Amino acid sequence: MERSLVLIKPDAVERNLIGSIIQVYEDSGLKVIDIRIEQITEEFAKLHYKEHEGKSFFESLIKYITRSPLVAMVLEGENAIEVIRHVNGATDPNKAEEGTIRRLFALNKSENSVHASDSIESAKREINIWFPNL
Ligand code: FUP
Repeated sequence: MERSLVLIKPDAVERNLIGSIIQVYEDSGLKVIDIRIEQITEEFAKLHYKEHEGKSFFESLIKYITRSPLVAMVLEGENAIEVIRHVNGATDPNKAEEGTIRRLFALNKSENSVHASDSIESAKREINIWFPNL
């Protein structure tokens, strides 16, 4: 069993897509282990996205992720990290496969509706900062 940190990002929460997106994960056999809704601070956003610090899109990414509430959750399942990244689809919704969350719901490469941990190491780090009690 694996766990991953998943975010339903501001663009999706703003458009009332929380339920539709969780449905896709549950239909893929994943279990919601913990969940909350929260508008994060700039400081916390920079901690979450620290691997992207210094990149051209970093400042706009921080502005976007802090602009309104997001849903943070931990999903669990067999091969969860790979399954979730497949279900999410490519970063750019124009390149995402049919039926993926980003193809279905994302607006563009920046406002792309969901985040998921990209490896076992980043899942550990992200779950630890978002859900330290797990
Ligand atoms: P992903 O793993 O698919 O979430 O994408 P990355 O870790 O490469 O990027 C993290 C976030 O940075 C993306 F969700 C959106 C944002 N981003 C941009 O806004 N522009 C880019 O060119 C690349 C990423």
